[in-house]
Amino acid sequence: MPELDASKHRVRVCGLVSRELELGLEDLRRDFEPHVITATLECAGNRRDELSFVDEVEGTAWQQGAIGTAVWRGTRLADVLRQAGCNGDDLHVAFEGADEVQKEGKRINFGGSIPLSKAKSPDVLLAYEMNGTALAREHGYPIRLVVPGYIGARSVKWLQTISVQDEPSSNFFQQKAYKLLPDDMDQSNLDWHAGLMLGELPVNSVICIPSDQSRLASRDVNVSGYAISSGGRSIDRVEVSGDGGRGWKIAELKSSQRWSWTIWHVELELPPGEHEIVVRAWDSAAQTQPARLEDVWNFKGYVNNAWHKTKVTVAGP
Ligand SMILES: Nc1nc2c(c(=O)[nH]1)N[C@H]1C(S)=C(S)[C@@H](COP(=O)(O)O)O[C@H]1N2
Ligand SMILES: [Mo]
Repeated sequence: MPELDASKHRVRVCGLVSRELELGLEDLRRDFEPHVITATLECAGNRRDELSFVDEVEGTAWQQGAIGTAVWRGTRLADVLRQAGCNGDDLHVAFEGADEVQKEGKRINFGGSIPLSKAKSPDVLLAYEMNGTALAREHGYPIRLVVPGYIGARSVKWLQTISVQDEPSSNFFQQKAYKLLPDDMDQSNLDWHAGLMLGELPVNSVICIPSDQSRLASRDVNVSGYAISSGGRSIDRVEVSGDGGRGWKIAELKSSQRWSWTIWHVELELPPGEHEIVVRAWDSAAQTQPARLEDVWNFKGYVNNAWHKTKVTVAGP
């Protein structure tokens, strides 16, 4: 993680703009109106671990916790782009962080891009505060991008370059990592060109409580977790099954803000013995989740949104 001096650090805005800009933290605070949004960031590899039950996957074996929600305060990327003067359609906005990694024998910065249409939407921020205080170093101090609804990798931390261009970023993390490979592809026949660039996240839901393999003393089982929608839509229904997906009960939803997860809760009555609790969500476009892990498996283990399952044992009399 780079250790940046906020008084010296600058974000450079360049590429297909009429005026190149160099903006420090003080410039952002002084010259632009601050905006606050509550947004969930989810790693594309969230729930990757489950996919390894189907076949080998490459990457960190995240369970269902590679996700989090925070209140972000910062400058709208749209306002910065307006000041730089950027016109045109079908363009992309590429970002680079100050951190360096070794990839394919070269030292490169972490980077990625989003379409200009998303970049101009009011909820994409150059964030300088998280939960009411300056960003922590591990979250991108002094300035990071926050792209709600997109895979976490597009929310570039330690932001130092913003470039408007007619192609997506050529960075490793846009062109190679974070691509959804076809399901017949693995290490032996890997061809990055065949992969889809990941951006918008799919609808997903997860059981947080009880945890997998729990032994429960009572038949009244409180089940709760989170659901996230796609494209900033609302989560309109969450269903929970106590019998592996045959019967479903509708969960209660806690109201949520547009780009933030929806916390849900339901009480099931389960007889003594082993049970498989399952959850699935629908968003306001009637989109829901695929049933089987087999249907979403991909070698890099990205965007797993199959029905989430938890096995529990209710103690017998
Ligand atoms: N500069 C930079 N930004 C980055 C990354 C990185 O390695 N370097 N990781 C990305 C990924 S993959 C995710 S999931 C999120 C995680 O954000 P967090 O650490 O604030 O939770 O940051 C993204 N931004
Ligand atoms: Mo990630």
